[in-house]
Amino acid sequence: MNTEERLLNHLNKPVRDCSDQEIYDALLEIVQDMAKEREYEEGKKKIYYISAEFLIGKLLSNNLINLGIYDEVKTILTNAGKDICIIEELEQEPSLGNGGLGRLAACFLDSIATLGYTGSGIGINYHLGLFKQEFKHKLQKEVKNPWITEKSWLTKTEVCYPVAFKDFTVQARKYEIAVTGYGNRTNKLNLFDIDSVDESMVGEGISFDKKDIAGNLTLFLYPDDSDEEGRMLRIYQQYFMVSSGAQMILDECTAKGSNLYDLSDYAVIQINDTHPTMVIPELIRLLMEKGMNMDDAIEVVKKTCAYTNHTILAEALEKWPVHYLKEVVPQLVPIIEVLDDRIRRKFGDESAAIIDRNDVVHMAHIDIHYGFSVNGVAALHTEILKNTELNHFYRLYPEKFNNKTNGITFRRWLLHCNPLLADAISGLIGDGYKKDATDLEKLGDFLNDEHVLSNLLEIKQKNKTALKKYLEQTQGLHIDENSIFDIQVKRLHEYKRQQMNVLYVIYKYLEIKKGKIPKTPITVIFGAKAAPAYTIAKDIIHAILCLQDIISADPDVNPYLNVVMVENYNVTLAEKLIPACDISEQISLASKEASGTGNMKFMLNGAVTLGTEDGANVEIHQLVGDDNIYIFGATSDEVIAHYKEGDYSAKDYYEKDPVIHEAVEFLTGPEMLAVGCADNLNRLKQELAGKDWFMTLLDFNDYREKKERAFEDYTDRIAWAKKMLVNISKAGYFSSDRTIEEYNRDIWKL
Ligand code: 26Q
Repeated sequence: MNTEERLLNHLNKPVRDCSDQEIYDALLEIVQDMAKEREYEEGKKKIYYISAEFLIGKLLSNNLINLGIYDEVKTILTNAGKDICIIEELEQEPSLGNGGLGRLAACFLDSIATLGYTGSGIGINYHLGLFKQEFKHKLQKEVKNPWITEKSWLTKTEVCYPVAFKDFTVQARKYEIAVTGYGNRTNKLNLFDIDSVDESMVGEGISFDKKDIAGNLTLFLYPDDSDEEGRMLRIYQQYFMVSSGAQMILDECTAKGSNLYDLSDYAVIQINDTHPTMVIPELIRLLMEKGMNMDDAIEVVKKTCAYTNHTILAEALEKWPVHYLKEVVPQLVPIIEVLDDRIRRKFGDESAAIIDRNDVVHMAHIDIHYGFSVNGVAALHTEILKNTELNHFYRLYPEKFNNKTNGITFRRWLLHCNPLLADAISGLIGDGYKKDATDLEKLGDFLNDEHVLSNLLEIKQKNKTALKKYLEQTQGLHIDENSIFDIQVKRLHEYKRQQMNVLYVIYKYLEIKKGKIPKTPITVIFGAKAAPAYTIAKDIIHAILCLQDIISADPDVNPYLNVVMVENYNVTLAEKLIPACDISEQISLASKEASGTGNMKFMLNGAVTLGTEDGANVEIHQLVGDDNIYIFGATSDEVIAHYKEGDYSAKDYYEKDPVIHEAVEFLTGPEMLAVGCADNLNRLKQELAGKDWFMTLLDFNDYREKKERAFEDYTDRIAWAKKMLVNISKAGYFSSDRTIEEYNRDIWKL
């Protein structure tokens, strides 16, 4: 049956007479059927990617592309007077992740299936996911974000596992989402849930009864661990995920013939940060329950589990007080105690211990001692882990440490989100790059081809106009498509330094007020959610929204400079923003951003990076060379030395540098106070002028200069187009296909 026949079969009437919803529902079913046809026999060994987050984004067009029927469907719909883009909009975006770590997991599933490997994701089916962001009175408000509709990509199964907590047991039920590889097999994302979850318990905003575990277990994805009960709930969720996941893994391996002593021939478990770390003691417990002795169980698990670290921020490393674990999962505590005891006996060293003197369990230490691999997510990050943060462990186990620089799936982040560019590339170098991204290097042959360069600029212009329309229609925001689009979209965190971009906007505003008019108008676009309890992050959002207001009302300035903050930044918005971007802001304090993956998406779509030597920016810089990136700021060595010496003083910069002083003062000046809230603005100013833990003021002047240079260079359109082309041609390295091949070569060995 061809696609048109399948569609008519499902619709029972001509496409022309169907509503968009009917067409969406039919396409969903067709995709599910086709995906099922590609569930081939499994190989002996399987990768289980276990993660508290899978930020998969909308699936319809991604699946149509991967199944190879996108163009056909589009033509059929167009011929019937329908618009595939409108139909795509009907899908709710599953918000099953916070940001980079969750999106990485989704890209990895795409690449694992595309490369033909057998692999499953294991996670949680959060009913309301991460909160939805709304702006009220220029402040972030969190509201619930229900995404599961009547017809969705979730398939309910009858596979259930008991998960026992201290005082009660729940039945975990497995749901599945098909993961279609590009022109290859279908794998599965397994999301566990319980039937008793009660969405009606959610009150104002995202508040709910935190004591009713059976009712709330899979209700929300937690954005932070701000309050005690919230933290307790996270342990419940984590254990729920790892216990059901571990039972599933043992079932599947036994069914394939494993005697469990040879588990590592059948399964490799990649632990995505410490959130699933309890899978290690849980597997040991389950193996012992099946009759294995503890020594053997530990050895089996050690050969099966591998750990990925995504952060060096001390506050993000998970540490759970033993009494929390005793409250939720007492059955794991004696196991963790034995694991700790063995380490203490072996190394006799407090700093390597699992349970510290204060009776707190260091989750990462379990992974490092009882897994066989520890990897960082970009070259610089792995070096910092080895030399600084985890140096101690690196000296114990040098052979376990390895780097796997992150990647992104080009199917979503080029073919789907930027079809104009994808088609233009195919016209120049053929379709090979869709399977082998290093083919993009061939674009280097066109660096002096004015026709190709102008076409690149035209495509960018079309994407900018499309974004302008989209933001008008969906958010009521107005932007000038003839301005430079300077974009910073990512979670709000002080280390990512949105506040530095804010200070630049203030500086530029004041310059324009003084009569210094930019050659090309500039639109600075922000998008970011802040964790609900992260006060300063929310203050930064407030400052951005105040500036947006002030400038949009000021006719002296707004022909040349505008600021907008998009509401509820998510995968869907990223897909519209990234293809339209000219300048990609990647301005974290060097050493703090483990990798970043937005930086890769922007580069692939022809944006030029303005960034620090941090995370994967370092590798981008090496690939594109000095002329095709704007690098500024202190190096990670310098930053680490400042922290060590404690010699950075924000106050000095604030007091001695007149440009910095003026910009920081503006935060609490009359213009801002006229539209904003004094408490929020004062707090932000105090933070910057007094503490500035992430050294914004240290890098500010260099940032300002490099940003000015980028704006200047932008005016030579052909020279700029060359920079764009170099960035696209060098982006192949950042395909998650490359990353997954490396995971497989060095860790999984499927
Ligand atoms: C921990 C404890 C309690 C509550 C929440 C959390 C929590 C939740 C999410 C801690 C961390 C996260 C997410 C981290 C994350 O997204 N890290 C990013 O991972 C990307 C993929 O490797 C990197 O590119 C980014 O640099 C890194 O910040």
